[in-house]
Amino acid sequence: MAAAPSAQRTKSPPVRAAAPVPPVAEFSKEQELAALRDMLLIRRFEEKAGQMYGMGLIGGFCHLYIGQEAVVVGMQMAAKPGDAIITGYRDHGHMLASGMDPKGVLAELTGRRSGLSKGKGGSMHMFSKEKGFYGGHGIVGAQVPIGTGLAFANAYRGNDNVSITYFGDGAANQGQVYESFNMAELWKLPVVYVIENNRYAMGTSVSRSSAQTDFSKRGISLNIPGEQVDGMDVRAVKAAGDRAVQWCREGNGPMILEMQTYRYRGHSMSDPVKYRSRDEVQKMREEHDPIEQVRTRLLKAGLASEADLKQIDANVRTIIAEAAEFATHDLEPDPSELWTNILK
Ligand SMILES: Cc1ncc(C[n+]2csc(CCOP(=O)(O)OP(=O)(O)O)c2C)c(N)n1
Ligand SMILES: [Mg+2]
Repeated sequence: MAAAPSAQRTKSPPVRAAAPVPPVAEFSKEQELAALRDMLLIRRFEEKAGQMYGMGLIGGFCHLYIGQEAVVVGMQMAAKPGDAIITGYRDHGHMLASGMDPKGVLAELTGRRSGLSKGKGGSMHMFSKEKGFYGGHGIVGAQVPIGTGLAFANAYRGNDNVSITYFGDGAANQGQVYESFNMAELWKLPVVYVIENNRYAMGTSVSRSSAQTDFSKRGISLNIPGEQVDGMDVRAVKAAGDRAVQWCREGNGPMILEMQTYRYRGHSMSDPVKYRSRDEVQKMREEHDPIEQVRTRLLKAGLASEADLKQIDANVRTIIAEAAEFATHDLEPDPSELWTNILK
């Protein structure tokens, strides 16, 4: 095996764990509109997927990302083409944010032949080398060593691409995460570990499962800097993402971003949601919704009218309606495909 890539730490970490959160930079009108449109695309896609699941058009597992949209959209605004993205099973938002076609994603959910995995992978198993999206993984935490490996590949090739490796608060308690952290820091690998702390792992709250609930501190023993971020504010995510990818691109090694976010829906499609109150969910929706925040800012600043915002939503709804139409009428894979594209 070739020697491990290495880089000298060139400066002190941009933000130490538990340091005061830096002020959030304002977005330009164009950035606000782009973020709004991208978050709406994810929200409307997920609402449609939820509906289609209820109609029996989608089988198997399906985990919706509603509420968490600002995380992946803000991070994507900080990324550049060539960067790698990898996540777990709550992955539709990551695919859409990376530019994958909503038609192909939805047709995969309905198990059709034009789906991104030819209708054989489903919700948790889609990939796009072209868009730098490496899945889509159903084993909790398994994407973390793989994402670290993607960073190793980039360091080995000597390019300045970064691996953005997403995982949940529950996954953050997995042993393999810390083995990955160790190697990433040892070899100064360009990986941003984005911990999407949505407060629950299935029905278990962070406070019931985690000895250290400040996830930005999870790398302290290995000298990996971390930052806690308001994951409901797309501007805060983008600003933290900018700092983290710069840190990585300069050869300083990995960085952890804890995104404080929230999922509005159940863990997957069959979740009676008995572990939290309706009030808790309602309060998050009313006071912190990532999409409403952008809408309100645009209106208040006079950068867009109600009519403009309705038009953006209508455009997004058209894209999703067309995707749903396609995903409902595309053919299922031919039976002769049963033994193709699989590990035998
Ligand atoms: C190794 C492994 N253990 C358990 C499971 C079952 N499981 C699926 S999702 C999940 C919770 C993970 O929660 P978190 O990491 O917080 O992600 P979130 O669902 O909140 O996005 C569990 C325990 C699994 N898929 N893989
Ligand atoms: Mg979670």
